[in-house]
Amino acid sequence: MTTERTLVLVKPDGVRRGLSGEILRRIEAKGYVLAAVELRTATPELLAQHYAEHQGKPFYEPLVEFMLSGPILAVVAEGQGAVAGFRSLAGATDPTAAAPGTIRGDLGRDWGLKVQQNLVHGSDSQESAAREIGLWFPGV
Ligand code: DAT
Ligand code: MG
Repeated sequence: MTTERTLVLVKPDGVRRGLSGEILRRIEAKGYVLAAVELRTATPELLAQHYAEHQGKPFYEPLVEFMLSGPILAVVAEGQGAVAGFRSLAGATDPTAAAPGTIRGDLGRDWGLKVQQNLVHGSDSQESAAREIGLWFPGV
């Protein structure tokens, strides 16, 4: 397995709930290196590119609105197999279904929240990672 970079976003719910440190702790505990970390406020233009694959889906508009609701911690994590590895740390998309031991399974709240409030984003392939890192960290 080769060294990879992946884009992680601590979504507005994670930042608002004070979980940025806990999520970074889990990334570092796994052995990944934090190559870039920046607190960002997204724009509709950035999110349209970031979530281009989801445009037109029923959850797209609420997802974008949620992602604009507060600051996001954007992270580039680096390590062996980091793309699939972080997806595994994050757990299933729906926190209700996410396994214990994962970020979404341990920290996601099952209080009737929407699926988009699932704390983190992680790139789903090396191609997505390269594209997304270019969007969030031009020049890194
Ligand atoms: P993931 O974030 O696990 O890669 P995804 O790329 O399929 O999931 O979807 C992007 C985000 O959109 C996801 O984190 C939460 C939201 N989402 C996905 N499917 C949804 C659904 N059926 N209803 C509401 N929100 C959804
Ligand atoms: Mg995805």
